[in-house]
Amino acid sequence: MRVVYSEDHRLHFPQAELSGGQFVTPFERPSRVEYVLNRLKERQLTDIIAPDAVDMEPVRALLDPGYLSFLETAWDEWKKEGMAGEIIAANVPARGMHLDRIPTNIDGKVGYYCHASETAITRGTWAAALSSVASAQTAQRLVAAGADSAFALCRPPGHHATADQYGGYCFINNAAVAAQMFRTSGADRVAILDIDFHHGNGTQSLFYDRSDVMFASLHGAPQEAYPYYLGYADETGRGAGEGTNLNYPMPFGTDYATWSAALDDAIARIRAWGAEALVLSLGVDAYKDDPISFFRLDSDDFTDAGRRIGAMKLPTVICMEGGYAIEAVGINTVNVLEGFKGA
Ligand code: OKP
Ligand code: ZN
Repeated sequence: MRVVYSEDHRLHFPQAELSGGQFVTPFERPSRVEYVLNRLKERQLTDIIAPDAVDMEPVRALLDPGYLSFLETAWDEWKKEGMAGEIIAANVPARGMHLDRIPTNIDGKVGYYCHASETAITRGTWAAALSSVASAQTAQRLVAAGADSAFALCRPPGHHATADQYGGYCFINNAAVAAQMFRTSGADRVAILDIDFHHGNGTQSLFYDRSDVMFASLHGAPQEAYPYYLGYADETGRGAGEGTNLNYPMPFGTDYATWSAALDDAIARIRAWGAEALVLSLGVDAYKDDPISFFRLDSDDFTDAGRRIGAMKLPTVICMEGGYAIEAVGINTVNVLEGFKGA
């Protein structure tokens, strides 16, 4: 399986994440990619290429233009305003306030375009986010041209990013852009399967009204887990999209028996629906030792999950999302790829 990866991910390296009332070194850090690369090499998976230049057309087709220009200029505006540190949202439009009047002040704009304040923007965030979506795009083009599958080692991740909000370490929804490109390259029905521990609220919201893209997500129940305000089982889609959104929220301590039953159900629903292409949002934070998650998957379980997903035999773009148990991120990610290939 070809791997697409850009060194430019390193341009996004915030010094701080707001966690538990303190600023800590972000869980989502550049070394995550190094662990995946090292493990790929250990397993002789060395077909690794850099992405082509980003194509903004499918990005613009999906995302809000004001949001994109905000991301592009936020750092300069923040510095111009004399802010000393990284961009952290301190204010958000909340219940009872205007949700559709965009402030001109950068501090106000940051809150408007953000749904979670743990995520900092730095000087290189925009460039890194573009390089991440470029990897997803190059992987999609390889698959559209006939490869069975390709792995986009995206960083920063994307599945929490909506049409006009960043948060949860995500800025541009890489998986959603890949799915949109599958639509353009000829697939009538595209499924996005999200096995990251966290609900893919951004991906869900981007396709909630659409009947041509199915979204299925296995995740920690929103009552107990970020992103907290979306991801319930009764969110099934809206209008034309009714029936094409599948959420599998699961409680603290969920083991592989329960998790894989949900995976099998999602796979069966995607098959029955008639998906012609698949985008896998691959987070490996369902791992038992993940520092910010609460499922109990073991490393071997990721191989088995990869096998089940590979058995769908769909043209597949795999996009890296989360996973924070640093050394295990490489092993678990590559286990999914090897299971997928072996299926
Ligand atoms: C991104 B992805 C740590 C809380 C972290 C944000 C989690 C974002 C996860 N104190 N909250 O889905 O892996
Ligand atoms: Zn996650």
